Amino acid sequence: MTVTITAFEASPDRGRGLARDTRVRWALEEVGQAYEVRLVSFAAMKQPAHVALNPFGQIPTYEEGDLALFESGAIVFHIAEKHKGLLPADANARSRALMWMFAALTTVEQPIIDRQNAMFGERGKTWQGEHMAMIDDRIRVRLRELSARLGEAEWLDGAFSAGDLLMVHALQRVKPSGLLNEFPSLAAYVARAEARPAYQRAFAAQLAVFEAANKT
Ligand code: GTB
Repeated sequence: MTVTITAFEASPDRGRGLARDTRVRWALEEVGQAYEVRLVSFAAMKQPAHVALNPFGQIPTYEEGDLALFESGAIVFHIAEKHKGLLPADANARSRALMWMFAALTTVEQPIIDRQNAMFGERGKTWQGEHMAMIDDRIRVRLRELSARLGEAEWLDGAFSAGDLLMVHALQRVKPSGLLNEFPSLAAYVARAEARPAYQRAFAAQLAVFEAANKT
């Protein structure tokens, strides 16, 4: 059955793979599921046709036959449930992988999103610097805790899982700030994940969209 996802027609990240379609592309690549992409503009995302797929008017969405999903975490979970490779077979290990998926999307990603919101949304405000310093400290706490748990391990809990995929994609967003490099084991964890062939294919596919739109 054809799988179709949506992605930005013109991603504000300029092809750096930070928009959330990349995590969905990556999951599809990890399990070897072919997919098609429908590119949408910011205006189209707010139109009824797209809002019927995602009530919040955002990307990514996922369509497969009668099934339509939004929320990148739910989409990655669906892919991981349907195919082998992203969730362990053992019931307890599977629950722990799910736990890491939630940890990535809530405990770790949230302060990282707060940082981006403060950086862009509070530009020119007198309190921006102070607020961002506070958020940076909150991010540091999380990164320190995550780094302590990861230790010298390759992945968060045994084999690479959907938990690692979402965690790495959340951590990539904090890379430009320099905060990730304060934690060398986490920077190495992200680099290890980025070296995976499936990630490379997903990254190249989203970059190709940006490059095609910016050809002179
Ligand atoms: N919780 C939802 C999910 O996980 O799917 C959040 C989806 C979401 O935030 N989508 C964003 C979107 O559609 C794109 S990914 N925004 C348009 C809108 O809300 O109108 C978030 C994103 C955007 C830009 C960058 N960047 O430039 O670096 C990174 C991530």
